[in-house]
Amino acid sequence: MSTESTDCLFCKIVAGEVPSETVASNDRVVAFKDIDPQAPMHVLVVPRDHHGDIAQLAAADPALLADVVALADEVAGTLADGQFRLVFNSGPRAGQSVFHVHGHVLGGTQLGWQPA
Ligand code: IU
Repeated sequence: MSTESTDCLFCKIVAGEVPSETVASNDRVVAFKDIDPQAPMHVLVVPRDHHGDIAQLAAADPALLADVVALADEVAGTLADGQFRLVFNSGPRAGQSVFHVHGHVLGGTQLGWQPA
């Protein structure tokens, strides 16, 4: 699906109906600070159009997925060391809790690696 979903939190953030701290945006993608940051930089990068997860986005609009990655890279470019992690949780068993595709941009410290 590539339209706004009325029940979707991130669609509401994109529409400005729920407040967020936007750090970058363009006509296709928005980046805003995660409400519960897990690193000094923890930004979520979301397409304005509603797609449930990265697999659905990749199938429906691969150019938009590239736009999401490009804005994530732009946001990460503000880090002093330029080092970051870009994570897409896909499905509940992977930790996805909001079903509007989003990349987590994490950085600004030494990151651990403990997915399970
Ligand atoms: P997840 O990959 O679907 O688990 O990531 C969802 C993220 O959305 C998670 O890091 C939350 O802290 C974040 N978030 C938010 O930034 N604002 C909100 O109102 C809610 C969740 I609910």
